[in-house]
Amino acid sequence: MLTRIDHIGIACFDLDRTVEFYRATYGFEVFHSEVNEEQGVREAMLKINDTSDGGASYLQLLEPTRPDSTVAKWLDKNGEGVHHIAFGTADVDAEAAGIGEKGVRVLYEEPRRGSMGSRITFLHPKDCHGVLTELVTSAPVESPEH
Ligand code: CMX
Ligand code: CO
Repeated sequence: MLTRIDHIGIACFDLDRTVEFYRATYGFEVFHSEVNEEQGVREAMLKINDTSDGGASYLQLLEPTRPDSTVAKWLDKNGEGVHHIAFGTADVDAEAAGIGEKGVRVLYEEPRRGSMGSRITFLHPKDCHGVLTELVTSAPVESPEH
């Protein structure tokens, strides 16, 4: 089951300036930032709200780290803007398999590492009415020691 919007991915040329726009305009703060070399992005996650499944919804601001990355290619073609949406699920493997059986191309054989230790995969935008769609299972929340 897909239980929330996990995040909306927004491609930008300058991450620091874009973070500052979201802070100054809306008051959203950076919850987490990291570089994901495999995906070729430097990213900032801005938490918007918690969700009833125990997860949360974020904006994911993305700046490319190299010119041959998917986000760099997309920015060259489209300029800044919404790059993808991501749905949260407790079981990305099962969701990807089920959606793949419906004839939608799943881009990865096995889910890969996403933000904050999550596991992610993508669905081809041409099979999703023009929307690059990501599926995310968040990393398990570490319970405090008793
Ligand atoms: N949204 C909608 N359509 C898109 C798109 C996007 N983000 N990216 C590409 N497309 C469309 C293009 O417009 C193009 O359409 P036309 O043929 O009609 O012009 C078509 O898809 C092919 O595009 P392309 O520029 O040739 O790009 P590629 O096929 O090389 O790559 C894709 C497209 C989806 C396979 C690639 O972007 C991909 O693997 N994405 C998944 C990984 C990713 O996006 N990582 C960054 C985010 C990381 C994160 O969220 O953590
Ligand atoms: Co994403």
